[in-house]
Amino acid sequence: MARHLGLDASTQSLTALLIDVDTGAVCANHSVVFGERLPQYQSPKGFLAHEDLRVVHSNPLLWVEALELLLGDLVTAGVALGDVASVSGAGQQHGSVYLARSFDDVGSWSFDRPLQDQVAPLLSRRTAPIWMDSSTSTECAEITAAAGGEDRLVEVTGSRAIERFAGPQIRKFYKDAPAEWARTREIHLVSSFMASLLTASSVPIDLGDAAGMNLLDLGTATWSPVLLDATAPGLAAKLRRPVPSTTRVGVVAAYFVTKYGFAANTPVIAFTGDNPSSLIGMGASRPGTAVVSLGTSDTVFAAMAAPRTDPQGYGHVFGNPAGGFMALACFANGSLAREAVAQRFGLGWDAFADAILTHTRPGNGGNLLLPYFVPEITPRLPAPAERWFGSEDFVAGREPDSAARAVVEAQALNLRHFSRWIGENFDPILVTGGASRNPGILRILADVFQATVVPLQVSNSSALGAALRAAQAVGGHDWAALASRFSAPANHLAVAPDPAAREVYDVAGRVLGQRRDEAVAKLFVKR
Ligand code: XUL
Repeated sequence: MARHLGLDASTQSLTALLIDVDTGAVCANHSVVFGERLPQYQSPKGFLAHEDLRVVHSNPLLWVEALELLLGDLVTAGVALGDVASVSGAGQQHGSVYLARSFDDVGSWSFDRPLQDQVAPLLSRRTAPIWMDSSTSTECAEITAAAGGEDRLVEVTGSRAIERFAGPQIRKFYKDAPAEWARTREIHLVSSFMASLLTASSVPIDLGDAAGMNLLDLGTATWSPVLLDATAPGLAAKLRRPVPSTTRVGVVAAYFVTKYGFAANTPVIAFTGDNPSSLIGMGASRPGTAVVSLGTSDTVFAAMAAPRTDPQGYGHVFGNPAGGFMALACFANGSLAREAVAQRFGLGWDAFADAILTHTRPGNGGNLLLPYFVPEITPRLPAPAERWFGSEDFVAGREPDSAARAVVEAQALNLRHFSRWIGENFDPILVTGGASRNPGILRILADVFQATVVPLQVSNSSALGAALRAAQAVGGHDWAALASRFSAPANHLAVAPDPAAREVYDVAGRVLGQRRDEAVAKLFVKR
């Protein structure tokens, strides 16, 4: 059997992508969008509203129900899941799920009650803090102090203490809810939670995603005893030892075999984070290729020959599922900021591209937007800081075309500025994510980075990466051979840079940098 299934549990949707390694075909690519299909969870964008904008949680039961809907949709669409030779997956990074009982104590799912009703009593915490949460500055400071300072923490984990990372989130839970903490037996990331659901067993966290917790010692590839202690008492017993991303962690549970027609004993390969998975899906698992991913979050990442850290302290080192490490910088104001502008000005995505390509010019006539519609990660802004600078009409919101260009120019300039530590002059740059098909957005990225930007044929690189990892783990395929089959660039959509824009964006980058520094100085809460 040559078919392999990749799942991607992202912030706003759950996707399945089925590949056939013999024919090189993508046989199915289907998503369940949470806001559309599961409105009862009151999470139109995949997370729950909270009066404190720094607190961003999701209901794990939403992901459980979405898995059922997704598999049901595949069967309805005629996809023969019995032909699937192996499954792997990816999840939004950093989100943590807390269980009062181990999945291993459950062992199997029953047909008596809906699956979400079987998972609900397992949870020791009703909601899961996700990567958009920025409420743990105090815990970050405590962990940093207990770990022997920021430099030491960066040396061990590849990142300084980061609000959204699972370690500080775990510490906050332990401090705020001691009784629930005491009841907690097992902690998962979204990735290992989804794998555990699928296997009805407790699946360990993989090394790719584990590196986003402020708990993993990158040198020894296991939890750091110092950081476990610095985070919460008894934590070691609640985490299984992390495993390489290529590990076979179980088989598809009997429940899914019976209900959706998987073959008995279909192997499940460790799930990883969406960005590490995307690195594989983009065919970028070897150093030398940079990827810009335009999703709910925007990220820029690349494989690294040896771990190297960001001197500004914003970037991270995660595990590369193909072995070694990857560098990454993450921006919370990705599609949420683009959508905010599109909605406010009533622009569809075609109009958005038109505004950029035909109605405005690089540099936007000096009109500039600080695109912080939600609290930002890079740089750290604890509150939204949406600021408009330029002509009277632009500032007053009477320039829709200029607004479209402004949000994308600022995002691209920020991506460039905060990714310099990863390595200069990547060319071409591969792009993925929903917005990577928008020619206006590609034009600005090419001009700002002064590099050719190329999307892939397949747009969900994270789910594709999961399918490729599933194939590699059971078939022993070569990563490069898989990439040449499935991660082909869509060269007809490539955009080359306009050299005349170089200087314009050097100036715009400096002006934006000043405005950004002012906002950071005003809003930054010292730890
Ligand atoms: C990466 C990050 C986000 C999430 C959501 O560090 O926080 O990209 O993985 O996709």
